Order: sequence, then structure tokens, then C-alpha cells
Amino acid sequence: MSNHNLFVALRDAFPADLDATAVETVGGAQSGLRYSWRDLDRATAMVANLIDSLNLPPRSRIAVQVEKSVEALILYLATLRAGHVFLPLNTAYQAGEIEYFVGNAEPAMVVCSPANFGWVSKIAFQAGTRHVFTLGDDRTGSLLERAAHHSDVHTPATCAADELGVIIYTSGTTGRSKGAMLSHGNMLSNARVLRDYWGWKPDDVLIHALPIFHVHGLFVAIHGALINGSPMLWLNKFEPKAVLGLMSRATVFMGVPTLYTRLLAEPGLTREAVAGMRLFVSGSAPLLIETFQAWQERTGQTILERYGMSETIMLTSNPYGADPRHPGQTERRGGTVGFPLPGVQLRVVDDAGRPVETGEIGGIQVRGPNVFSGYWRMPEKTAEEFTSDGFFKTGDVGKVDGRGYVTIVGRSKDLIISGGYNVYPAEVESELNQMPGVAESAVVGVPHPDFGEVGVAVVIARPGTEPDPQALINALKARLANYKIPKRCFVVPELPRNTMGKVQKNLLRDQHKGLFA
Ligand code: MLC
Ligand code: AMP
Repeated sequence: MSNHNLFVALRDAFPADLDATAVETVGGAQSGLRYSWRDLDRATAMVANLIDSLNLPPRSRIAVQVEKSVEALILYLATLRAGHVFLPLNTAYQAGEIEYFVGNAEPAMVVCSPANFGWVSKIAFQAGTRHVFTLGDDRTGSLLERAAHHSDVHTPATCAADELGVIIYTSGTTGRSKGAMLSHGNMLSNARVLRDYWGWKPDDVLIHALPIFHVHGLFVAIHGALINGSPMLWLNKFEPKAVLGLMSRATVFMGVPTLYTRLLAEPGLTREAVAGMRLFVSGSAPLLIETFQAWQERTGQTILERYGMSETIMLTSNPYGADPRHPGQTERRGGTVGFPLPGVQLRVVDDAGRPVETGEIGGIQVRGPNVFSGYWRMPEKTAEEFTSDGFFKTGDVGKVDGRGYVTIVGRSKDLIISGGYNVYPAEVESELNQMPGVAESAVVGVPHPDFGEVGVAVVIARPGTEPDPQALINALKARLANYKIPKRCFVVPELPRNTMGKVQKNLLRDQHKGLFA
């Protein structure tokens, strides 16, 4: 049997010269470090050997909440190498959120920032986790100390294509987050398709400035560079000036729309500054046509927008060059997310699940080798989200035009996408509703010039109380990740309702849409 371990495919793509630079760090306290391909191989072997030495049950979950660093990347690759399941967690998550993820996933091993060891280890040990390590973004922590005692040679675990490699938690429309289970085969097939579709070349250089606990930064960017043996210029945090300064040494950049609007605010963004760049990719949230056009005008380059999600990795992309399935259609069209990627079947259906006519709007459903197998320990939720013929219901609403381009026009799921992060109003409302003085709440998304969309909370007070909006926001901050916190909160006498008594969120959105204009 051949080994379908994703790590093996990535390792096989390393260039012949293992002493060449694979990752160079830029900015922050650890700026200017160079990691060769050999370093990546040896370091992942050491961490994988450490993991092996713990004798974890097969396919154990390894939950990781650490600041972005090259060592965090090494831990990800080492987890794959050792044949276990990587579970990345946003550093913004607060204790209550971590408690849920750890309780739900029951990881055998947890890795956290040294500063958080006290509270994270308490949660982990209570959930039955046996091993808790620390990893700082400055190469400190018990993980590396322990790994240093292990061999730098390691035989990668053998994995089948459908074997679980990563669990990514996505927030739930109702109730708690769900862990999307992605196999080695899901990730590898998508990485290979994107390598070919976007015309990656060995001499490409990627600017990596996204967080690595979600699909965009972890899969699209990292797998893209590694499966192609291309080096990365690595920023632990997005900083527009630093990114701009790197454009003369790089060829590929990936960002959520907020990164593009922040770069556009830099006077240094000119045609000359980006002349050597080959590809700008945007995704995770809708790219405004104004941003798309402003970028074209300022740089002479056209952003390539693509569409995906945690459950499916990448689904559609505007063309990079010629696409034999769409002869003559090489245009990257702003406002669209392009064509379904090779191997991805995409259909638009009406409420009854029947395919609609070309150009008609409906729910987007997808099927393909990249689509996940289901939600971790939630068979009912999984069954609800798949059709009987195996299509996944994305919850996105869109259309496909006569030329084959897909446009996302909205979402059937009640979701706010803020700076590329997903915020489920139901989760924020549920926290608000538990606060003293709050009878009921509604959270809606409104346009925001920097984050694209942000949450606004509208609260009804319990009789006889007068909750302070700012105090409610402050209390939320202790319970939820920072990007989920509504940017404004209003206490009102009543919420607009339809005849069924349901809150009319569209009216609230309309009422508050000018708040940040
Ligand atoms: C930070 N803040 C946000 C926010 N990020 N508020 C709303 N939405 C966000 N995304 C708030 C903080 O709470 C803080 O508020 C203030 O902004 C400044 O915080 P910061 O940490 O300094 O912000 P910054 O570092 O500038 O972060 C902004 C950002 C970041 C845009 C760089 O959010 C980011 O990296 N986004 C990318 C997300 C991403 O990778 N998504 C991919 C998901 S995968 P206060 O009040 O405390 O001052 C996916 C699938 C697919 O969706 O298709 O790719
Ligand atoms: P996540 O669950 O974090 O992976 O977010 C996935 C969601 O992000 C999708 O279901 C879409 O709603 C949204 N999304 C991703 N890319 C795009 C895009 N290019 N345009 C519009 N929405 C997008």
C-alpha cells in the first residue's frame, strides 16, 4: 500500500538542494531567521519522535493554541508525520471556548503558549489530556526542550487517503462549534489542484502573513508553497509596511480582503513596488468590487478571488491562465469567485433541492475529493448537511452565469464575516442573554471599512434594569474571542418582529448600516 500521509507528499516536493532557504522570518523579535529545507525535515523528525515517544493511541488529537511561529508550523508538520490529528485553535479564544473544544475533541496532547500554561493545562487535565506542552513564538517552551533530546531521523507514519489528518472547528449556526474532519486525501488533492490551477513555479516565493489556525493560512498558503518546494517569507503578524517591503523579493501573496484594504492605505503601494509579483489571491470573505478595482488601478495587477470553507478547503477560483474547461475565458472577474476547481462539482439548488436555471440564485452545494467526511462526533449534524447523493450544503447562496463564473450573493446561514473570521450571531447572543439585566438580544452584521463587516448588538433589558452597553461589551470580552465582540451595543425597548414573532434582523441591519460608513 502506498503511503497517503500528506507530510510525505510535502516532503517529496522539497527541492534537491536541502540547504536552500525554506522559510525566512520577517518582523518581530525573531526577524531574519532562515530555516533550510533540511532544518524543516530534521525539526519535524525530532518533534514527531517526541510525539511517538508518548505512545499516544493511534490518530490522537493534538490541540494547539500557540502564537504563529515557524516552530508552530513545524509542530503541524510533525503531527502529520507522526500520523496524528492536528487541531488548530485561534489564539483569540478565551477559556470558555477552549474548554468546549478540549472537552469535545478530547485531545491526547495539548500545546499552548507558555503564558497560558496555568489555565490551559487545568482545562486539559480536567478533560483527561495526559500531555500538555508549551511553545512560545520565540523558540521557548517545553515542546522544543523535550524534542531536542530526540533523533532527527523519523519514518513517517503510514496513512490511508481517507484517514483523518486535521480537525478544524467552525462555529455553529445553532449550538456550539463543530469540528470539520479533513483527511490526508482531502488536503492533498486540494493542494495539488491549486498548485496546477494557479501555475505555481519552483522559483515562486510566498509572503505568508496570515494566521495559521484556519484554512487560508494553514492549507492554501502553506500547502501551496510546500507542495511546490517554494520558500516562504514568514510574518508572525500582518503588518502592511513590512509586507510591502517584501514584494520586491516575492511572487505570491494571499490575504483576506482586510489585508488588501490595509495595503491600499499605504502610499508606497505602486506599480513599481509590486512589479515582480505574479499572483495576488483573495478569499475567506467577499472582496468588494471597489477594492478589486482600486488594486487594479494602483498596481496594474488583478487580484484573483477564490472561494472555500473549512469543510471543503478550496471550491472555486477565478482563472489564473487558460482553463481548458472554459476556452477563451481567462478573465479574473471582480465580484465573482470564478469556476469550480477541477474535480469539484458545484450546483445551485432551490429550497426543494432542485437545480435552478443558469443565472438563477439558490443554495450552493458541492461534492469532490476535497470535501470533508463530516463533523467530529456529530453524526446527526453531518447527516443534515449532506444530501442523499453526497453533496455538502455550504449555506452560501449564489449563482452560476452562462460563462460558468460563480458569484456568492449571500448566505442562508446567519453568519458575520469580520476581517476574514467567522462570527455566528447565535453564539454571541447566547452569551449576552446570560448576562444580568439582559432579557433578549440580537446581533447583526453591518458594513465596516476595515473589517468588511462587524457585529452590532441590540439588547432588550429585563424589566426594572438598565444594563450599561459598554459593561456588556466588556463582560463579553472575557468570554469570547476578540473578533467576535460586537463593535457597538444598543439597549432598546423592543426588537422588530414579524407576525411569527421572529426578530427581523434585516430591519436591524438596515437601521445600523451607516454606523461605520
Ligand atoms: C482583530 N479585531 C477584529 C478582527 N481582528 N475585529 C473584528 N474582526 C477581526 N477580524 C479587533 C481586536 O479585537 C481589537 O479590538 C482590534 O481589532 C485590534 O486587534 P489586533 O489584533 O491588533 O488586530 P489585527 O492584528 O490588526 O488583526 C486584523 C487582521 C486579523 C485582519 C489582520 O483579523 C486577521 O489576520 N484576519 C485574517 C483571518 C483569516 O485568516 N481568516 C481565514 C479563515 S479561513 P479591541 O477592541 O480589543 O482593540 C476561511 C476559509 C477560506 O475563511 O475561504 O479561506
Ligand atoms: P470558514 O467556515 O471560516 O471556513 O468560512 C467559510 C465561509 O467564508 C464560506 O462559507 C463563505 O461564506 C465565506 N467565503 C470564503 N471565501 C469567500 C469569498 N471569496 N467570497 C465570499 N465569501 C467567502
